[in-house]
Amino acid sequence: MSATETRPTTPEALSNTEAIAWFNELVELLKPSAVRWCDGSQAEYDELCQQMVDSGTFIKLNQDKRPGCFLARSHPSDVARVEDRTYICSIAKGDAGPTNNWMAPKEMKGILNEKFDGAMAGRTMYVIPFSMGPIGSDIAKIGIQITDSPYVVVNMKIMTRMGTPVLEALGETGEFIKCLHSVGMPLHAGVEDVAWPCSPDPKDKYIVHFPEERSIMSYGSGYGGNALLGKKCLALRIASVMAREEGWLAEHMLISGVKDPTGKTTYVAAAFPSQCGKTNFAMLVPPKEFLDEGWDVTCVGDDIAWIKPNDDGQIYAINPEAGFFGVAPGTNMKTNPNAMKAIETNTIYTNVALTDDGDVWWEGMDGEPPAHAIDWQGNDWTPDSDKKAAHPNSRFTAPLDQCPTVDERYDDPNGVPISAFIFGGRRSTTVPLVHQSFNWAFGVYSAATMGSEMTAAAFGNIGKVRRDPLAMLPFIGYHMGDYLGHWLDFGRHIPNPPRIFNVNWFRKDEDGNFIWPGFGDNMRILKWIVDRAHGRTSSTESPLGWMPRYEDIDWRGLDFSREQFDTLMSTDREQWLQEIASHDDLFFQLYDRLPKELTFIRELLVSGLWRSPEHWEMK
Ligand code: O2Y
Ligand code: MN
Repeated sequence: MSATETRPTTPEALSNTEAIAWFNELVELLKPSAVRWCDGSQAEYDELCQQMVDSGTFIKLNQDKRPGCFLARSHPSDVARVEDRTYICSIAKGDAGPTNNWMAPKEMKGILNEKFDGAMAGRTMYVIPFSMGPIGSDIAKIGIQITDSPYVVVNMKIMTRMGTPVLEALGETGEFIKCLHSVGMPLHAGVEDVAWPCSPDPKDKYIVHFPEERSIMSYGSGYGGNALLGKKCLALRIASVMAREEGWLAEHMLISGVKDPTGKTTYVAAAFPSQCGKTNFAMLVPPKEFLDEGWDVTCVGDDIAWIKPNDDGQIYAINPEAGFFGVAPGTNMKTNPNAMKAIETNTIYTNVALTDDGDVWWEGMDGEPPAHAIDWQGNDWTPDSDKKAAHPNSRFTAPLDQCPTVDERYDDPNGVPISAFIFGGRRSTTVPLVHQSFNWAFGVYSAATMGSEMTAAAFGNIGKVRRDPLAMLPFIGYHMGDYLGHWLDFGRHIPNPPRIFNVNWFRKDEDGNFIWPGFGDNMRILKWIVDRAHGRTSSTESPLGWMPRYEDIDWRGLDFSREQFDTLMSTDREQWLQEIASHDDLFFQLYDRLPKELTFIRELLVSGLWRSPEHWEMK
């Protein structure tokens, strides 16, 4: 479509003057061969899925076993978020801080405008109006994504509220976040299309955020967080900047409802770094004894929470997403039966293995591995193969409301009231199973210093703790020191802020075995947390905060001794002094903008350790 041709038509529902101008500008720049405004309908979704089956991007799975499900295989260079190619292009370098890549906006625009010039040649330019959060909610935000990937369109249909109603809500003057995406493989004359177009050179991928402009430009990748721009780019990096300016929180948190036998639901939000079982916790199935008594856990969201104070003095959270983009390997009927049920139908699988009967398989699925499958790269696979059948970061995209435990208020525009925040990392020593921080500021300190022991050689230093403040390290769109300051400030302005808890499911014994059973048994800790949040149960004071005694936990149905519990809960002064000293690595990095309150809390923690026994145990 050249600039001299007639302008492509825009939908009747579009009246937003800025969106119209932006769209026209991009048609000229991108030079697509066709333009399609997405209406978000099921018919459109079905048509695009069929188109991708015809082009080889999608494989239709066995419809008796997986109705409405498809499999996509990405290019081997395009399998995960690319943090080293992710930029926060704030006007001042200092505003991006030391934990983000930065380039001056003008310089980056110079590079990207060249990349995007003609980037959609031979392709269709899709325009996706979408809402993060229920359309019309005070907490929701609107985005418009322009992309040349039909795979992105159908995934966005699952992950967001998308289509014509969003344009209607936007109106003539409404604000929206500009999200421009191209797979970076224009079909110039003579170039043949492929099943998974992308820019295979890792240095030719750009995931770029312009926080002051509220815009995102992503080039060269068609995968996950790099390409579904509503998720990490908008709902965390850009939203975190908006949240700070507007006095709310955009967090990398699941939201769960804990229903007690009286029928009352208490909502909690929880942040865990990767590989800590976040999705499993979001869909937790309580032990039978709890279920029988009327306890239950419901899912509002598994990854992102937008949290705002309300006039009633409480804070309310929405899940800005409408679907799950979960890791497949390790998901099974034991680890996460609700996820397994949620992904039985209407699911897009990416980079999992294909079985001979047209079903999907991944490492860690229930039952025996298939005798033969096609691996994520399209090659024959048998259990003797030395390669994985599914890529370790293979994914399912599934609608949130297919989760059997979806909370009845998941779509409530007002959100749900949050009574507790939970933070957790993966630590084999030092950090107890659970503790409640003394107050908001202590809680922010513990969240700021949370981290996980490194497992993959990719990070080097296996066993060393990688600090991941609030599990937001790759997702804060501004200076991390300012972000921690915003958290401290947020708590100061709420009359009765949620209580803050810290958990560690991963402590090991001397033989290297996990002490805590985890999974559904995490309900026992969740119950204590909810009771504490309502001031209903007792605890004891430790050097770190408030802790449950053995008798404060509901042990029905689990054989877990007082000694085991004491081992899990003990704190050792020497270990903790080292732990606190190691927080300096993070604090020195943020030094010029680190809130001084955090260094005072640190002093208080050290003096608390010296006032307590050398090896602190439950009494
Ligand atoms: O690798 C990707 O592109 C997906 S990353 C992701 C997806 C869903 C939820 N969380 C994450 C994450 O990296 O935190
Ligand atoms: Mn995540």
